[in-house]
Amino acid sequence: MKSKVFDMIEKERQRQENNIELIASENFVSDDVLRAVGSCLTNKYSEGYPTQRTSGNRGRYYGGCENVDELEEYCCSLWRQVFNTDYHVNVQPHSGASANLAAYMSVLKHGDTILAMSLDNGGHLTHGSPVNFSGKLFNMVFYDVDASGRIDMQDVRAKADACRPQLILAGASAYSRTIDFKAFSDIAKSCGAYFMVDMAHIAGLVAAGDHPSPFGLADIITTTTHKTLRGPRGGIIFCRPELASKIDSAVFPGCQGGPLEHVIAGKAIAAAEACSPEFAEYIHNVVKNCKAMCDEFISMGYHVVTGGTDNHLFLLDLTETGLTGKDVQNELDKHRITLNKNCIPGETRPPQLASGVRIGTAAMTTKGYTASDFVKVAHKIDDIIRSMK
Ligand code: DSN
Repeated sequence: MKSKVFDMIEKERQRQENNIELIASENFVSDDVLRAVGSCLTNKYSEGYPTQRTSGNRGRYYGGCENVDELEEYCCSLWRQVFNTDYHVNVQPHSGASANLAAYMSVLKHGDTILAMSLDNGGHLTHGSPVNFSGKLFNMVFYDVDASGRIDMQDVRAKADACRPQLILAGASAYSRTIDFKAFSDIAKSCGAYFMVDMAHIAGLVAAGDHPSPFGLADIITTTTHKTLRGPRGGIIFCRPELASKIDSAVFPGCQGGPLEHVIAGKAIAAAEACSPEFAEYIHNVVKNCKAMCDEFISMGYHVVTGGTDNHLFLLDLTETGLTGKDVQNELDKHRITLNKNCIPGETRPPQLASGVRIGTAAMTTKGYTASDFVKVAHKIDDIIRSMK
């Protein structure tokens, strides 16, 4: 039975080795991250926080935590270094969704109003989708994008004035343009709302200086560690020091039990890697490659949402081809090109079909692809789409 599991893992290893990976939220971690995540730390229970932590916590609920205490503190200090910040850090969230849940629970009550970006426009499930806890627990109001698909800051201002939200959220899962955190922060201040940023997709770009930083502007910042940050699957929350105890108690005992110390070790390794000049160089290449590939699609006549990209991803609007995102995703799978169907602004199809596909360059840049490799892949995708019509 065990060999069957290892056979499955091997098949997935081969798939990852042989396919062209364009899912914008995926990446390939280093051997050191894999080693840390596969370590004996998986055996350890450590509910609570390191005893020396200053956010008013009562320490750990288990003995034998001296090593994981040291590890968790070190991990937090490394992430502060990555983003050059003195914000408080909590590295325990199991995922981006858990981080967002804890962030909301730290400062909001059931029924409070959140102003955010909808799933169709590029937001995330946890940004208020009616099928998610966020849409069920809170009164969600969504700001719009303009005709080109860019966030409409005038609409953000108008909606904030009208609904007086307790929290304004900036951040997205499928948005290819720079987000104006300063403008969001000004609007949040003017209506007395908390300002939260979910930087999961662009965190690597923020670390490398290729996207403006939300630190100093946002009250709470959440991220995953496995996308452009190229770490293990997991979440992190940063907050202004005065919110530290609210965030810590919302994560544990509010939303989670024992932290995953083996994943925290992987997060620490990823942070150490993200501090290096090589990481910044890598991210500059991700952005350069993304622009090259996106421009090639535009020159072949494709409609790209917002007309281009400033970051690691872009969205192809397939409406004019008559094909659905699902059709294209499935056909590309047969040719070992992996991406995901995605809703586009003004979507008319259900998300299971969708009218677009999302393309990202973080994973294949890790594998060494250059701009000209991505241009070749754009033509390969075009050939496949043409053969489907
Ligand atoms: N589902 C992730 C993505 O693909 O963007 C976000 O959590």
